[in-house]
Amino acid sequence: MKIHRAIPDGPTIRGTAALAARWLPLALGLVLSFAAHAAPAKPNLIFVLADDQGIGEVGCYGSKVVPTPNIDRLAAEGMRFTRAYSGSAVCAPTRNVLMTGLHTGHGTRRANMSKHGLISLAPDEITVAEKLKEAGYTTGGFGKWGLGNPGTTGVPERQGFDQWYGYYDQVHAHSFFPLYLVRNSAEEKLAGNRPAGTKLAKGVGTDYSVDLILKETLAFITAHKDRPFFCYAAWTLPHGDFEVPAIAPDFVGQPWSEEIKTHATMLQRLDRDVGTLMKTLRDLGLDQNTLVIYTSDNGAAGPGGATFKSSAGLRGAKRDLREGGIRAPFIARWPGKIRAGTTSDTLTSHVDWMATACDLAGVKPPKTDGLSLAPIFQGKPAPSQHEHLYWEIYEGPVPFQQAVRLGDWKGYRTALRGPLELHDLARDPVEKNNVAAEHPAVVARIEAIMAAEHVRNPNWDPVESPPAPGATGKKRKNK
Ligand SMILES: [Ca+2]
Repeated sequence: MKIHRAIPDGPTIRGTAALAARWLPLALGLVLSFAAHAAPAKPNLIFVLADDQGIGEVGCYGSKVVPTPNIDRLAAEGMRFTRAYSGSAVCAPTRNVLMTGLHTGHGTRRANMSKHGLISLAPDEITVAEKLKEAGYTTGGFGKWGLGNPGTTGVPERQGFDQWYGYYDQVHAHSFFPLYLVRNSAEEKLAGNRPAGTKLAKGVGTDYSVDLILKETLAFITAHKDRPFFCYAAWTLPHGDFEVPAIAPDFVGQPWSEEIKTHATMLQRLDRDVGTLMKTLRDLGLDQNTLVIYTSDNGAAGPGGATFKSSAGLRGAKRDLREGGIRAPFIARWPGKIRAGTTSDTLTSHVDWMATACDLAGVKPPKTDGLSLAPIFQGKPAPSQHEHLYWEIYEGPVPFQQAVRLGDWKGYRTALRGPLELHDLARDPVEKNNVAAEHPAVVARIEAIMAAEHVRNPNWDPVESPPAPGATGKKRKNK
């Protein structure tokens, strides 16, 4: 090798040995550095998705009631996004957005239920797990899937996941002491739990699903520590039912209902599990080359909403395309790549995960509505940023909602030909003052965006026109 020629011929064996001792480590270092340059190690990707955690339930986003020191530490060691959104205002569509990189005007799952029942991912839908497998990643999911029950084309092991442990069905996921959990489509009975009442798959007992799912998450990371892996930690806290093994000592004496104490305990356990995950990464020596994302699938829904200020003062909560339903905590930690303690006001939503993951893994993303956050993580100017974000949903406080964020503007309507409400979020973050009449050009622009982004899907019927004034017809339900 060339480097050896740099070593002069030594006059003595002792001299040669001394020279070798001096040069060999350098040579080895250069070889390793060339190798590293030629093929940079792909980062491990861990995506933690909390379930129904409102942005106001996270300390670094302003929560004061239930401390979240471990999640806050992620932000202190990474980047906290201040204008981040969920893919949808409920579970299944958000997961569809995350997995496919398509927003809810293009995706196949636009509400939890459709007029044709549960909609599973189709065989030809490309998921982020499939793309990461193509890039050489091992893929595992832990927690709630919600995009296809066993026997359908939508099961995770037919959608790019090497393994899945937890719940496939989102109603099954309501129980934290279920009679069974599912591993790669097969039911595994939980011996510590027994049926409770008449509810199917509902139980009471000692096998708390959260602990079992965390254990499997950590086992996957440990087993695959030597190769790039994608760990989708679709954990189920703090979603209801509200069940814990015991109220946490911190909340026992609070003047709250048992349900609120339970909700607080679930938030505390979620934060503790994040701490356990990070400790495992450090113990395995993985935390330098691992990107950890922390976010939540939709706005808050728990009984502590008013006590905890779960929506951080924003309007609405889960199921609502108002800010409280879709504004999400979004934290990215990747030491050495993401500067610690930074914030970003980049407009982003879960729709960006596909493009981001593909960018980091070095594979071309499929057709997506998202953009890669990788340049933002690294403090570089992004080649392009979202001009707008789009959502539609077929459940919630009204049968149909559409929303657009365009810069600081937020447009919202409840029928395709209904009037658009316009809010300037910079001045009116709580969406109280409809300024549509003062900004007809912005209204027209947002209406054009809504018309372009909404592509009809046979499983859901949007509301075409608003009810006539004074009409008292009963509300259409999609669920
Ligand atoms: Ca949810």
